[in-house]
Amino acid sequence: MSVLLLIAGAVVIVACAAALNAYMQRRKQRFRMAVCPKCGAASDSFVSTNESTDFEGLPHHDDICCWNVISEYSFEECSFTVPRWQLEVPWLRFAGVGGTCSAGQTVWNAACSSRLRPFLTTEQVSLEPLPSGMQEHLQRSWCSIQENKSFPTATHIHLPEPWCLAVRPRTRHSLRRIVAVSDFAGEIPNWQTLEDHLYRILLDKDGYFFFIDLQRLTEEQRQLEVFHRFLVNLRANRGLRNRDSRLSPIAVCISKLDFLPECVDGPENTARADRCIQDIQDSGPADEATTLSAIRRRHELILKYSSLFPCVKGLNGRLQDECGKDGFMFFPMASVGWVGSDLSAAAAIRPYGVIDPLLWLLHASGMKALPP
Ligand SMILES: Nc1nc2c(ncn2[C@@H]2O[C@H](COP(=O)(O)OP(=O)(O)O)[C@@H](O)[C@H]2O)c(=O)[nH]1
Ligand SMILES: [Mg+2]
Ligand SMILES: [Zn+2]
Repeated sequence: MSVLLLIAGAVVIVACAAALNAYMQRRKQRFRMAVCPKCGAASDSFVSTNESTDFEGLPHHDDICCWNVISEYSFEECSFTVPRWQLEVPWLRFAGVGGTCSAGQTVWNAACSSRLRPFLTTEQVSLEPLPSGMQEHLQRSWCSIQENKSFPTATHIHLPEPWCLAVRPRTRHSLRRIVAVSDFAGEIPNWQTLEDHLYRILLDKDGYFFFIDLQRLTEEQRQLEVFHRFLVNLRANRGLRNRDSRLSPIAVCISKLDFLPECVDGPENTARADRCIQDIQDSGPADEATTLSAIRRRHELILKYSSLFPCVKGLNGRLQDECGKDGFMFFPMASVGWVGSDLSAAAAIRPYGVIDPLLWLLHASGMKALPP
């Protein structure tokens, strides 16, 4: 009898220990950075860089660095470095997918990150860019757009360093997050195949900005193919065979809206393009004041004027199937404001709608970032 009791006790203890262990694992998963925001390696590939002290004998920041090898060359390490405390914060990783190789991604990244500086507070959240090399690089690009009226040069085809921001909900009980936004060169989804490691890393993010290129109306079919191929690969990469399971949220950005009247043919379409821009400007609050209903209104306007835009009709049906009705949205933006074809003639550069896709992607990822 006592032996039986002993065995039963042992079984209960082992079961409790296993349950506790599983709970702790789940908690750990949920509450900390699971993978490197740059290369996707498991977060245990991070090691401390904190053995040295600076010249005044003070310890360096307690930084950690990812030593994952990111190409076929063993010396090419990821090297993404962050302060150690950021390991304990849950991360969201977003990236852009360009329909062409010059769809306006880098200009948007520069406009959006600059607009958030030094921090930006909305009704629901506060957003604060974290200092990094990429943040400084985007800052310089933005200064050169504003002051020299010159656009950035083409993005290198390599694994991009993300720029990061801390997002704090304004309600006390919600969870803080860090968001990493990666500016991948448009060539990666346009030219590369599944064997390519950069393309595979791009497929591993938590949410996407699709960038439709307005200036390539004649290349609509090619742009659609890039997006369709990406969606097929995304589904395969996640192992989602069943059509009922939804893909991660997708913000479809039309980033050069100021250019629209010059991209369409004939006086009738030009007048329609002017009306479309006017309707979008009249559609309600945007950027730090934006709301879910204003975002929905602009999405509906893009559908109403879909004949002016490449890819909109094709993507609308496809994304409803892939992401569900609320899992994607069209975002008209003017990354450099309403300047049209001549940036040098612009008196002032005021971005329009550049924060909206970021806030919406946060919202669609489960953070209450938008008021109704
Ligand atoms: N008018 C206008 N042109 C833009 C805008 N954004 C980008 N462009 C043009 O598109 C080109 C490519 O932009 P970029 O952001 O580098 O594209 P990426 O290759 O997708 O990163 C720029 O050099 C500009 O000529 C915009 O908001 N308005
Ligand atoms: Mg670029
Ligand atoms: Zn890494």
